[in-house]
Amino acid sequence: MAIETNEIKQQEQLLSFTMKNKNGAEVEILNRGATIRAIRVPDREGKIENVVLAFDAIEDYFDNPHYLGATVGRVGGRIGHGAFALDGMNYVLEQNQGPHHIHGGRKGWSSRIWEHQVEGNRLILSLHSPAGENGYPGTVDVTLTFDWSDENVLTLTYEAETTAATPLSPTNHTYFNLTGEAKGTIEQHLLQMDAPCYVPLDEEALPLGELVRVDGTPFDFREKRPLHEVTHAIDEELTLAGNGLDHPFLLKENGRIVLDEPISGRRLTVETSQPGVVVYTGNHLDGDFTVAGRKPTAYLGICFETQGLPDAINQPEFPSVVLRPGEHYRKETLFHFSSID
Ligand code: G6D
Repeated sequence: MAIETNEIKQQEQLLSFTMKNKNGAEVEILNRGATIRAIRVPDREGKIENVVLAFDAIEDYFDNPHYLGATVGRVGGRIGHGAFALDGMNYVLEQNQGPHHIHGGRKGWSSRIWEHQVEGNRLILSLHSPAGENGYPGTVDVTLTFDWSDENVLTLTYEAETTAATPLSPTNHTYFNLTGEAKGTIEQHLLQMDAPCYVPLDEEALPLGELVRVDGTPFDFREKRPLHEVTHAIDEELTLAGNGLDHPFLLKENGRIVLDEPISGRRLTVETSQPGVVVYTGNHLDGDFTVAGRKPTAYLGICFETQGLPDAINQPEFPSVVLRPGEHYRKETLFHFSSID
């Protein structure tokens, strides 16, 4: 396997990297925002199709308010009021979504051109985040390594160091749709998740700060369930989030997420060393762009944003997201594509 590098738009230094394995399945990454533009894997008949949402027009990656495929940071998710205290210092970040800070700010990591290094069939993207970038303390140097195996496993490995204590919880915001080329919505997909707790949200999608058992709630996916049960629910918490999931979950140790699409026979299994994941069913997808020739609609894709937990820097009950000088940050997330049968 080798990595093909293409210069898409010289002026904006936009490059794409395509990794193809021995079965012809491939992954395409952009250096802007360390963005996953395609994951092309077979269905049960062997037909290879893209199972992630991608803009038809490459220019749309220069203004990507739904973060299609993008890596977000320094902190994925919301930070309440864009404010936090750390080691006795108060910090104020950009409030780029209502009164809150989301996904690292308008000029966060999803909008940056990452440096690239190709090592055989491994793509290493790196970014220098200077102290004060979008209001964050300390200089962070981060690498995100993409490995694509002959078994159709895409591994994202995040590594970082900092010169001063800072919150750090990057994630990737790819929307998955296993029908292939966004032929349908994700409402007939089946989800199973080893997540005993979820985080209730307020009306601004900010965590309320408690970890609640999923037992007896619409958030219990420990047994496999179709997603239409949450996209057309009458539950108040789901309605508040825009008629679907937009919620953080705490994963069981070595927990797994399994997403099945019965018609194509495709399966996605997600494993991560992160403690949490935000599952977002694309409730707010809309806009003047096309994906595989179709206009965006709610539920056209589902995100598994593996991470600490949103607003963890302000929530003592949540696992810490603070990285300190001398510590080496390392988190992995694996996306394994296989067949249900
Ligand atoms: C909406 O609330 C959702 C977020 O979770 C998502 O990341 C964003 O759209 C793209 O703000």
